[in-house]
Amino acid sequence: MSDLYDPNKKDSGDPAPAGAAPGNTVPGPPPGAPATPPGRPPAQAPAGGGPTPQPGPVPDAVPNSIPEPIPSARQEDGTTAGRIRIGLWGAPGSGKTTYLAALPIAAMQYQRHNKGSWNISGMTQEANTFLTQGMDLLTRRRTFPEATMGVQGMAWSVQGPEEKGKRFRSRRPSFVLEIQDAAGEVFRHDHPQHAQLVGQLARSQGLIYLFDPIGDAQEATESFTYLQAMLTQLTARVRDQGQLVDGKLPHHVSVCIAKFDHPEVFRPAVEAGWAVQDTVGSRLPRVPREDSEKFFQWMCDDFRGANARLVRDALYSHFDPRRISYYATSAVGFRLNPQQVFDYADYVQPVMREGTLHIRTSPVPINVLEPLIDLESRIHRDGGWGGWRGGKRR
Ligand SMILES: Nc1nc2c(ncn2[C@@H]2O[C@H](COP(=O)(O)OP(=O)(O)OP(=O)(O)O)[C@@H](O)[C@H]2O)c(=O)[nH]1
Ligand SMILES: [Mg+2]
Repeated sequence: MSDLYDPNKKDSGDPAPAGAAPGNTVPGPPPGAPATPPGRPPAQAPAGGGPTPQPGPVPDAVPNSIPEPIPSARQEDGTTAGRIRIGLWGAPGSGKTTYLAALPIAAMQYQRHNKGSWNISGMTQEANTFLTQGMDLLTRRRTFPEATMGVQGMAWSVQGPEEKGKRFRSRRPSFVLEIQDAAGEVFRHDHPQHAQLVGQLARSQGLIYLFDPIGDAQEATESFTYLQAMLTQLTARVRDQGQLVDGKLPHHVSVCIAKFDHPEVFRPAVEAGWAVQDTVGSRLPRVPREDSEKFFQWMCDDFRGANARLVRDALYSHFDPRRISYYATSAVGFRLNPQQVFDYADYVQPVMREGTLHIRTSPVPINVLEPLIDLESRIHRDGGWGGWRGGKRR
């Protein structure tokens, strides 16, 4: 992926071609490409390249023709791609880095079940490296990332297929996603980078919250401890900026019930009747979209118990419940049989081998892209990139 040309990439480190005007970064031909496109006269040699015969002026072939934009330029309301800030939130080990690493895989696989495709590429070399390494880790080395240290901010360019709107005219989502991968520890109130992270989340328009039902069972990674500390500070910060809406945080939130593939989550979910199974393709199990909020409530009320109930209450009391949506998510998906079909007799994806957790079959992420693209579409519906904030905090 990193090899793809990214028209927005600023810091590729490549020197500008001789004679290029500042800010004009039109790339030269890729290595190995013919110096001149077929059917075109050779380009004028750069200054200092020796004498060149100067042909006389050639009249315009089509005088007064309408100027044609470059094919990849997608413009909306006269602007270039909008920026959207999404905060990624979750306790240590809840699966944040794995989720981010699975995003480009989910984007590539989107066309398997939907019309059109999504594409994600880095806006900087660092962001591209993250994407490439994440893809390599999950698909080739088939293992999980190391625990994150500190906070890494990234900007990705995200492009989607054309959407036909009912009330709104059709559009093709194209935006710059600013997202951060923070170590879960930074969400603790006494961490030195905590205040910086609170600031980033306060500036975000949307939040992806990974609720980890497995980690939540262990005291050290209890979701509530991390969520509550962060919510208190975030609410105080947003209140001081005068931007609470009816006393609540104004963000759109995607709550992901993470590690849905894990037998300790999946088996009880199946036994309680939450999962349905596709009848075609890989016959993947999933929680229907319309049941996902009830599934989360069940997870908190009946399955995980008192502390998880506090997570649910904290989310409801700090955000507008109409702005929260829910997803049963798995970054690595289920183990599939050699025919690429789900098998309830043998579906566990991660296995321990020589002290390392390995992913058995190439990941088919579940509900990884959806929480992000739904957030973007809700934020867009709210009025675009200024939206509810009236451009104040941009
Ligand atoms: N079964 C299953 N396990 C997962 C999945 N995603 C993550 N894990 C497990 O969770 C562990 C932690 O995942 P990370 O992505 O590193 O979690 P993190 O939230 O980035 O952790 P910190 O950086 O320490 O905060 C992994 O090593 C896996 O064991 C998933 O989709 N399914
Ligand atoms: Mg991490």
